[in-house]
Amino acid sequence: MVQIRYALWSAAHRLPLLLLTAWMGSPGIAHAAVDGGTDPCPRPAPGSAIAEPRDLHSVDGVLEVELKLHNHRESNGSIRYCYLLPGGAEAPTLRLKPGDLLILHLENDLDAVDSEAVGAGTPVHVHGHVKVHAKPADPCMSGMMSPTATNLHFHGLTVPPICHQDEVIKTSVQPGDPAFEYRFRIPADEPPGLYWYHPHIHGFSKAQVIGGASGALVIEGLERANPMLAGLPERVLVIRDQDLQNPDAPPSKSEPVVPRMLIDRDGDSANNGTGFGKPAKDLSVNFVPVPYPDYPPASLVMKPGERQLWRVLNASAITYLNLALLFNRAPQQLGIVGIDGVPLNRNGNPANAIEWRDHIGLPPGARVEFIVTGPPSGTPALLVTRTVDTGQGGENDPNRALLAVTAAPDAPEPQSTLAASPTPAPPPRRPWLGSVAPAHIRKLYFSEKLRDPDNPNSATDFYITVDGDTPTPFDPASDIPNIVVKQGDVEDWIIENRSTELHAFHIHQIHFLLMDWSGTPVDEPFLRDTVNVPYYNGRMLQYPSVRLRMDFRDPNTVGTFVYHCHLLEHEDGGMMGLIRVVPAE
Ligand SMILES: [Cu+2]
Repeated sequence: MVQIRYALWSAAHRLPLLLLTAWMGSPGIAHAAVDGGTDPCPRPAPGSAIAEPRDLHSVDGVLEVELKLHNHRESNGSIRYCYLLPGGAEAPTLRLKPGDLLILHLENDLDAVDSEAVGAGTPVHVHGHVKVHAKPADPCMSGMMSPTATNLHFHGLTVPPICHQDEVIKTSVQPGDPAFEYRFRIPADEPPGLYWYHPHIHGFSKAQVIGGASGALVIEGLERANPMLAGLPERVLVIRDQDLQNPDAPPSKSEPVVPRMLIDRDGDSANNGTGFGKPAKDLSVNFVPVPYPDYPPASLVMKPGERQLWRVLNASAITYLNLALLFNRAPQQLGIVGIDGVPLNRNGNPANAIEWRDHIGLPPGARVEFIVTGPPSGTPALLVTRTVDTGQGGENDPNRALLAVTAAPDAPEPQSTLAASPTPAPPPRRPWLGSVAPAHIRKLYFSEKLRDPDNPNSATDFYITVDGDTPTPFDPASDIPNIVVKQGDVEDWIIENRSTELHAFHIHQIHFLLMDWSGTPVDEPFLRDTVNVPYYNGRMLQYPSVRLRMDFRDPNTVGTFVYHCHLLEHEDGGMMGLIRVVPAE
């Protein structure tokens, strides 16, 4: 058995186990929907049974999709965003095989609903002057970053950072523009697993994502990488965060402590260190909200003892998850087979491709795929997120319920099942990343600064800086890269955290290998595209860091793209940098 230290999964290990006795086995309570009949983005009531997102499969190597991004103001003032198919279905799961062609027509149907509420940023026009109601700009060159602009990022895919593929710095589609076409081929060697799509308009990413603009993308064939999965029913769970439905409510009386209410630098509920109290954001599971303070879980029925593959996406804008499945309050073993779209045997190791864990940490943007066994008949089961210690400067991510699982012999099967007799996947084309010597070593660091150092209530600036450079917020008008690398190279990046809150490092276009976690070597058999960087507590002799082996070998990485914190209010606030990968010759 390969011994692996999963840094992410142990990050919140010492925190208290969730005791959600109030909801154990009790039926979900249905509340009235927030909005009336004409809502084009209907959302289920709390306590509802979760529905699976619509599956769209490629046919003969092609998947063609029409998506419209719509927004809508709720009665509580927050703005809902939804990706709609022509028939009205929301946020479909795009399912493609390696080598398939994706053609996606994106239509921007956003309304200028009160821009102050929509995004914290200021509209930025990169190339040329802002001209309201001007002739439509070339969406490939527009660079317009405004509350009603949008685009798409295909998180985790190694497709080129060029317009109509996976480019987010200049690509900007305006309301009323003709449908914008994304068209690219999934690389033949893209690892099978869970990826996702969401908007990436600098300054406004958080508003759109927290409003619900996100969906899953599955690269099929996980059972070819891991034959132990053959024939398993599978389901996609998308966990999103959203503005609190009951922001003024006191914590539930069933909570063992009543923590002091604190506000962090972003204006969200601050981490109070107890694991309880008001969260920064509510969560939802496949759009079924699980609102503070009572957290009525969404519900799901499974056959007793049935094994399923669950593909879980943390599509939250700012919320960390630490998932556990409890039967009668006892944490169950979850068989992890993939992280961030990469199977656990990506290092070429044919065996030991399942790691059994009783909790799984998942930063915003990250994914995990694991085997679950349904509860026995009559045993109440609950998928929960346990608290995550985000540091004294971080948000409050308390213990809470997500999904009540009930066993029933007549439970319907999920809509998709993995192939029963898969042909084994070919081994990866390139040598395992861990065995390649880095051509360069670079150090970057996350930091935060009060705009007025004498006023703790002043706005905070967020930076990711190459060590030696002056911290500056990301400037979408600048074409000057912070880092230049050569295609074909592998590099080691040390990412330090000089702030007192947890950040989640993400880079577009590539995956990386976590080499060490705060100075401790780790040996992971898979790759990631998003990773926690532990916070500085003000007393440590060194800033905490992670060491990442960055893979620029794929020719698809040539071009200019971004790396950033995946807490989207930090990214929108400037915690992003520009990298250019130049051709090998
Ligand atoms: Cu951050």
